[in-house]
Amino acid sequence: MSGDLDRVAEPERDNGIYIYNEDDEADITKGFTQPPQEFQENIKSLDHVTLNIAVTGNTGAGKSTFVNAIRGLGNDDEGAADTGVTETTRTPTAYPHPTMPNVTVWDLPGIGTPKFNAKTYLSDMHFERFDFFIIITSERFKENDINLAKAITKKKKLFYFIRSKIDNDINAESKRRDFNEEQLLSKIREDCKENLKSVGNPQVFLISSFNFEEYDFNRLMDTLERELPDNKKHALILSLPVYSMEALQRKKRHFQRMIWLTAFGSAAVAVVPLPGLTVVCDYGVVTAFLSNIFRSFGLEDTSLQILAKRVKMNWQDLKAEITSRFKDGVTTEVVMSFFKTPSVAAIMTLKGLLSCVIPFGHLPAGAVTVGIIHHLLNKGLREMENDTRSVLEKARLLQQE
Ligand SMILES: Nc1nc2c(ncn2[C@@H]2O[C@H](COP(=O)(O)OP(=O)(O)O)[C@@H](O)[C@H]2O)c(=O)[nH]1
Ligand SMILES: [Mg+2]
Repeated sequence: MSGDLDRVAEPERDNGIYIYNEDDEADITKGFTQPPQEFQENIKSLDHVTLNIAVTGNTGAGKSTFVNAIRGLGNDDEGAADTGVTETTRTPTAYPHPTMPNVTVWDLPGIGTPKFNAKTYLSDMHFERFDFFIIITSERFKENDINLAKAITKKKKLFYFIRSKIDNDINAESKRRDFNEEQLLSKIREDCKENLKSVGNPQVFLISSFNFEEYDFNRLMDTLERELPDNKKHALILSLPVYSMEALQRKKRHFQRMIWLTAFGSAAVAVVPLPGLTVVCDYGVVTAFLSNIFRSFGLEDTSLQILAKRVKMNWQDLKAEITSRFKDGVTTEVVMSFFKTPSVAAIMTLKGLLSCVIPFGHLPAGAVTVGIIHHLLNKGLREMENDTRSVLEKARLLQQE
């Protein structure tokens, strides 16, 4: 049997090789000095982290549309928040993510009334439950937006200003003969900055909820990745919609960073595998990791149906693009057959690779298993990345690439 790991000996990453770098060395060294149970607990707890995002601003600013878009939904999809309507509720409405139930986006009542009081508004909204606030406007930021930002700072919570409906500004100005998109965007940015001087020097993100691939949505996500605690960042990145290559790559990078952690966590029962036998590891941990990738990449039926509606295609045609072993989902059976032991030659190669990074040339028990699990998880990630790329291509979302 020619095993998966034979490919480890080949020199190119695209051919399935994982090249070790300095970060890996640090992870590997940590992995062998920390009890595997700790890794397991860390990974398992990550999947139970809740993320609550509050979206607030004036009526008509585009709150509900943003609440939908960040969950990957269009305004007329099932489960979408009502848009273009006068707000009647005075309490926040919770909108769960369509495939990640631990993530909730909250549509808050408008803050445009003259008797608005930021402090009482925050306590009425039970601000403690939110991980961060998005304050949206489609025009200039008003006094109420500014007062709210100040009150949020006092409560030691994070907030981000969004200037919405940028596509409208572009459309309106694009008829002019001297139109220059970059100049228009910097002018809007400068206006917002001037407008928000009294809040310090906050960042403002220019966004169209109808097109997250353009303007500042990715910059907002980069900022959140830097500023949120690790566990919240994990929940956010997993839940983001995948409608572009950039979104897919962000998720891929995140999963790649988690692979050593998962490999050490799942090798808590590590035994050096014998040729012909399945790798001995905690299949619960491994299956959960691969399922997270599947779900987060939007390969589940529910996500494909939402995407199909968005691009006006038949969802089964999109599903047909998923050709990897995971096409029917990530089940324990699929994972176990995927983990059938690779050849001896491959194990020797891995052993060689690992002994380069482990001091004293002494491989602890289980090292090879960890290496194999790492390799296979990486391979699973790449397979699902290819599936997702094919789906996006079919949906004609990658034309500009
Ligand atoms: N062009 C454009 N229209 C938007 C955008 N966001 C919201 N809208 C429109 O603005 C109107 C008000 O949006 P809605 O989300 O209901 O605002 P809310 O009252 O703050 O919840 C609706 O007609 C939306 O379709 C956007 O990014 N671009
Ligand atoms: Mg609304």
